[in-house]
Amino acid sequence: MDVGALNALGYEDFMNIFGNIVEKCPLVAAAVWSKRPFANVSALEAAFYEFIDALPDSGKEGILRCHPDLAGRDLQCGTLTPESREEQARAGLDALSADEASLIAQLNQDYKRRFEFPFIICAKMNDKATILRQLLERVDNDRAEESARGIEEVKKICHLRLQALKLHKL
Ligand code: 2AL
Repeated sequence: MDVGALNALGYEDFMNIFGNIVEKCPLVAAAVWSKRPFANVSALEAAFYEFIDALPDSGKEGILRCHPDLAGRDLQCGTLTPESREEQARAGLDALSADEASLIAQLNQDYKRRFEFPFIICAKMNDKATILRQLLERVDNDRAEESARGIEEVKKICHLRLQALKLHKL
């Protein structure tokens, strides 16, 4: 797809391709569509980040809450989105021992109790050891710090999802 084809995409086709760039938040892609034309794929990516950055804190936390837990119920029940399933598998979270799974479940629960949103990390840039370490460390941060960190991680996830679409030649 060249940049002309990207900019010519109708709303429905655009949503079929980009609707889950932000996990379970199709509203972001729906808003970004209004920002056509894009000079290149970097401008498209920037439009996603600009929309996210302009949200109030409650909106940013809403985006965090739309993400599934790592190694959580959705992974066990097979109800992850295809993108999230691939990311969690890449980090080895689909092959945890029973002890590892219950430790992550406990840490995720502690984190959510403290911050009222889930722990978010770009799984493809980590493995189970770094994820566990970050879960243990980040729970001691304050809420504003963790909200900002979670959004940074969401952007890394978006970046890799866009890259996976192989649009980078645009
Ligand atoms: C996720 C997810 O679904 N994909 C990813 O990289 N991280 N979720 C999470 N809670 O961090």
